[in-house]
Amino acid sequence: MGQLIAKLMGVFGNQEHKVIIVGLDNAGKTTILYQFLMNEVVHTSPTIGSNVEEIVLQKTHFLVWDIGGQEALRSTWSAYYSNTEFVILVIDSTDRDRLLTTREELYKMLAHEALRDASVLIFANKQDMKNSMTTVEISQFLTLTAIKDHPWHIQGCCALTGEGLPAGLQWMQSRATAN
Ligand SMILES: Nc1nc2c(ncn2[C@@H]2O[C@H](COP(=O)(O)OP(=O)(O)OP(=O)(O)O)[C@@H](O)[C@H]2O)c(=O)[nH]1
Ligand SMILES: [Mg+2]
Repeated sequence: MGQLIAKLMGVFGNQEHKVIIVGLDNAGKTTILYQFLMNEVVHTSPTIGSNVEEIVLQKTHFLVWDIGGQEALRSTWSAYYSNTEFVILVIDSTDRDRLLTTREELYKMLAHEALRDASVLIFANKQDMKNSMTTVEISQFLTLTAIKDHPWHIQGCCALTGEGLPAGLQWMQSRATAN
């Protein structure tokens, strides 16, 4: 019955795709969420808990959960995993010191049963900063090409201007309609 309803909703284009935005604190997750939603930069403070918003692109509805990334909050991420179709991993491309921590969090997530069918969009954020790592450097450090069991895509972006965000959203949209 649930499947039938899901199918019918799919036909009418109302199916909602669940997305979670994760990444270390200060990566720019909340800034990205509101840039997606309003095309402007909102003043953010560190997220305690989560924000949730609906984003619609060409009749595809995404329900997007932006989760706090501080160390003490990372253990709560898994509470959001069930039914997640897309994981957006946001990286502060200037944060070389913590890329290893991001890498650990990424592989922990990919091994999680509840995310078995999830696709992963990686935003290499803060590309406006002079000292930022390129998407190639980040891909290599995270050994993304070794990920065979999840569809993934890496996109450079700047949440302040919105550059790169539509391309990332477009990738999600094409995957959402492909399924
Ligand atoms: N230069 C630059 N600064 C950015 C960019 N994106 C976000 N920031 C800044 O980075 C800081 C942190 O942004 P948030 O969006 O609050 O970070 P967050 O990932 O939600 O952090 P938590 O909620 O603590 O997990 C803010 O001061 C943003 O203005 C970017 O593309 N370039
Ligand atoms: Mg936040």
